[in-house]
Amino acid sequence: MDLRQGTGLRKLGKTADEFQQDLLSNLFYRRGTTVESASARDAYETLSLTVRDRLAERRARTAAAHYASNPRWVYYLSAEYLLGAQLEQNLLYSGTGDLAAEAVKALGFSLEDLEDLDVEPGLGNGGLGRLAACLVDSLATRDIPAVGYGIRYDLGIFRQIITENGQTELPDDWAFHGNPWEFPAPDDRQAVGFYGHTEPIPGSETRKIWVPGEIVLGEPSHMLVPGYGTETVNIVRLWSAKASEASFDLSRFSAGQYAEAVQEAVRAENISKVLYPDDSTELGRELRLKQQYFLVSCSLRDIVRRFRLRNEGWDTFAEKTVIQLNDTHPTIAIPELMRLLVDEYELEWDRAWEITRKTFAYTCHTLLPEALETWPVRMFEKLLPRHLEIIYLINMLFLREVEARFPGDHDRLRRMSIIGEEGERRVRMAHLAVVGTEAVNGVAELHSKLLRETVLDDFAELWPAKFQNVTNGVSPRRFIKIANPRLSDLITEGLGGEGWLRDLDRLAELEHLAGDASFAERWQSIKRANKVDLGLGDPDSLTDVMIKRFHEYKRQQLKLLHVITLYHRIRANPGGDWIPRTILFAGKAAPAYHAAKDIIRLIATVAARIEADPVVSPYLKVVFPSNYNVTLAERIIPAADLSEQISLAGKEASGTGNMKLALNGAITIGTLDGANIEIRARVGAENFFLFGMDAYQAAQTRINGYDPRHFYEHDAELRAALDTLASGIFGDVGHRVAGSLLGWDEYLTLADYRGYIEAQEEVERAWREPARWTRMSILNTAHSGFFSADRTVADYAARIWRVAPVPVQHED
Ligand code: Z16
Repeated sequence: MDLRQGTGLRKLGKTADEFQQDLLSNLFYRRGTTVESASARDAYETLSLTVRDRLAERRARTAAAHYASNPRWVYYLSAEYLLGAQLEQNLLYSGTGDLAAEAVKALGFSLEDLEDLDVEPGLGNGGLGRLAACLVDSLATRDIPAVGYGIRYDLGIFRQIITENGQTELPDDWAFHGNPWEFPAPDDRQAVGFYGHTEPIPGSETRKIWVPGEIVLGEPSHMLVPGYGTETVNIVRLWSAKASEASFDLSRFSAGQYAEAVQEAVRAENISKVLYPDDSTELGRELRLKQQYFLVSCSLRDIVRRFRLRNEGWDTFAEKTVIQLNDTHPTIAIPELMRLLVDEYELEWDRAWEITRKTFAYTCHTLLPEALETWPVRMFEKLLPRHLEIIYLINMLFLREVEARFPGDHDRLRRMSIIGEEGERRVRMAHLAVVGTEAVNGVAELHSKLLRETVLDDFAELWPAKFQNVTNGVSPRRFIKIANPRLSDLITEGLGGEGWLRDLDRLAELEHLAGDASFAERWQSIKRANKVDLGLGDPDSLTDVMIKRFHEYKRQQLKLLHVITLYHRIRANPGGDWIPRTILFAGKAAPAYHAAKDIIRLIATVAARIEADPVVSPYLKVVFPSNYNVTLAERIIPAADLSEQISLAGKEASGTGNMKLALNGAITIGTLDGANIEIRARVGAENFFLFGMDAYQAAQTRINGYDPRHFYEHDAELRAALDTLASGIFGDVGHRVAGSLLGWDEYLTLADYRGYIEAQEEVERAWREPARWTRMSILNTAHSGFFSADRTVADYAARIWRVAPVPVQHED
């Protein structure tokens, strides 16, 4: 099949000459400039377009293959995507890296120069957003027909600057220079209603008319998501809010009231203005709810439109469609689909409910009660009056079902209701998500188990078969091949080919090389070279990294107590045989999360103090690079020796940085939390530094009454560390952090202190035996193949989606 047939389009060439011709043509006709006057940015934009053209052709073939087979589709609904930089990935996935390097040389630039201009779209906060990006990558790699839906925030996750005063935040206008990777599709625009009231329809009990008080337009654009080593190119479709023409008040403008004239338009467009910089904790703001409904309403209409292109009626909708809800953020999709089916398409309630339940699946990413979203009923009523009515009806029918199963159990009804009645009445989005879906999954074995046993126990009792586990995974292309080219080359050489990039279990064959001295030596020198590239500390020091969002449950403060302890030990014995360490922290805190920002500030202050100390600084260096994002992660991870995964057990749903680091040969020091457990089971207990309470012990400790003062009083070293923090040399912030550790610390930090320090001593013993360490490092990589997002997608496909791949033909 040649899609260009009859269009007069020529095939894009595969030779260096042809690539060069296309680049020059794009420079001239699309960028409107010439070789003589091309700036670096001209070259970057032009190269991006030239690479994109190669993928666009594959995209067209993919769409044609999908159209022809009318397959079952996966629609991934996510408020966040952290896609990472696009140029290098798209060069790799289109196989044009070498052609491109040669062609841009002729313009007087190197590929690296141009990659520096490639800004990552920071449309997410952390793990959840990056997971969405890894999953869409693997969906395409596995040839699964899929679309990712999201919001095109004008401003992504804030740009962070670290100084001794802690974190400051600046807006991230990521598309300031334009975004060459994006295709606008204004024809697929949708209208979204908000506010207003509902009116009964005479003669109908369930149908209503919703008369919205405000209409905002959603305009989509999409980014291409190529599969690796296959022809498929899927898309991520992102919605931008746009005011309708009518919202501009021309008469006010003419009267000189300029601000008032655009007021309504500004209000409308604010919906997609900024990503909420909030990770894991609930943010109860009306604008956030508006964003969620905006995403859902636009996406569902688009999904229905696409279904109707190929199908008639509703009988096959749930067969052809599965919609995955990424956390509760898009859960209003459940009442919204009900509204579309019942009010607009006039289906019977029961039939609509059957379709809806079969269509959706829900992934939960947390165990923190404060992270399970709830919305005040009165806010819902004002913003989405029809949806609230539908939720009430869903809830009534649901509670009837519970009552039938557990007659007279009123406390159970209260616990399970979609409406929380304690204090201000609130809509519990997680309950709605469980009730309105066919499958619910957690993101690591422990997490899924704890969901069933704690947060969602009543629901698991009612519907045991609904609950699944799908352990998270990461993209081996981005986080090994692109991030760590040296190691990738060595692996490819060791395994005799690049097949591992699509079948990561093959890394296990590295086991045979772990005992090969020359292989081990090359392994070690690659780690060293990656540290030199990172440029943040002595490449011969133990590079100890803690890179993740700042949150008290993750316990950066425990790591800080370790830093202070090392500081004291070195000061007490300056001539000791100390192992030089570079401790690297990176990550952002939600701007309103003061306790987390205190910890950042304290780390920055302690880092400066150590730097200025001539006794300690030869052995200990604490660095805190600003603005942790995907691009920076790709530089840090390959250089890490030690991976800090020290959350209180039972709090981290999965973690995915832990997987990226293990895959790059860092050894984990960690608790039995999230996916750490599965990492340890695979890499082997002897290749993992374990410490701390498990989730049950932690729960028990809290029940028995956690007494931080007990640990303070019985551990002289811990006492010294806390006293130093509180002494005033680090100012108020030291005082506050020490006070909170000794006060009502939810995360039981002091209880795990001694175990952690001992595990760090074990780290040092291993480090003193370089051959042992290197072997541990190789075995971590060798046995982490399970953590490929390709496996995660295969698990979703088998357990939840029941979808099959649709191969796309090669170009002939
Ligand atoms: C998020 O990034 C996560 C959970 C959540 O409820 C909200 C956000 Cl924005 C994280 C989890 O904290 C992390 O453990 C997990 O690995 C990640 O989601 C992907 O599942």
